[in-house]
Amino acid sequence: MKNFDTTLYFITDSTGFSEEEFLRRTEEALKGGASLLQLREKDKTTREYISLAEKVHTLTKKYNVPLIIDDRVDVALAMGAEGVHLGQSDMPINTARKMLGDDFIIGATTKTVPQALEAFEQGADYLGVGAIYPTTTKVKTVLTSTETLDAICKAVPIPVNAIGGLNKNNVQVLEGIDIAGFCVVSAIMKADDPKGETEILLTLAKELKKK
Ligand code: TZP
Ligand code: MG
Repeated sequence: MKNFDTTLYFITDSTGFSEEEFLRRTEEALKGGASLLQLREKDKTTREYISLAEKVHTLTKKYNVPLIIDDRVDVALAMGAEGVHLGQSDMPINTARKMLGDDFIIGATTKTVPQALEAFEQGADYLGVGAIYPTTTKVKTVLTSTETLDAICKAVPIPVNAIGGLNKNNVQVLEGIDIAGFCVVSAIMKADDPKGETEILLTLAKELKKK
C-alpha cells in the first residue's frame, strides 16, 4: 500500500562526493529522520543510475523510508523503487500512472495552478513547488512566489511541498501556507553534520505543518 510522508523530503545530489561519502551523507540524513528520499542524478548513465539507486535503496529500506527516483520511470521500475518524480519535460503523469499502477508513488513538479490541477487530475500523489528562493543546486528553474505556492495548496487535495533554496534560516517564509512539508538538497547534502541538520529541519518542518 502507498504510504509516504513528505514532511522533510531530502533530495540527494552526488556532485563532488565520492560514492562512499555520498552514501555516508545519505545514511546520516536517514538517521536524522528524513521522511522521504529522492535520488536525483542528471549526469549518470542508465547503468550507473540503477547501480547507485540499488545501493541507496538498501539504506532507505533499513530506515523504512520510500525511495523516489528523479525523472526516470525505467530506472525506478528496474530497481524496484517505491516512486518516481516527474517534471514538466518528463513522462506525462497519466502515462506513468498507466505504466506503474496505483501503488507506485508519483510526484510532479508544478509551478502554476493550472499545472498543479493537471498533475493532480492525471494521478500525481504529491507536488513539488518552487524554487521559492534561488538555489545553488544545478537545476533549470524559475522562482515561484509564496502567493502561487499558497494558491496551489488551496487548489489541490494532495500533499504540496515547497522547494528551492530552503534552509533552517529561511523556512519561516512558509508559515501560514498549507504545505505538507518542504524539500531540501544542499541544506542537508552539504552540511558539516548532515544528521544534525536533518534533525533541526525536521523539527522546523513539523512546526510549520501545525501552523
Ligand atoms: N527544483 C526546484 S529548486 C530545486 C529543484 C530540484 C533544487 C533545490 O535544491 P536546494 O539545494 O535545496 O536549493
Ligand atoms: Mg525532472
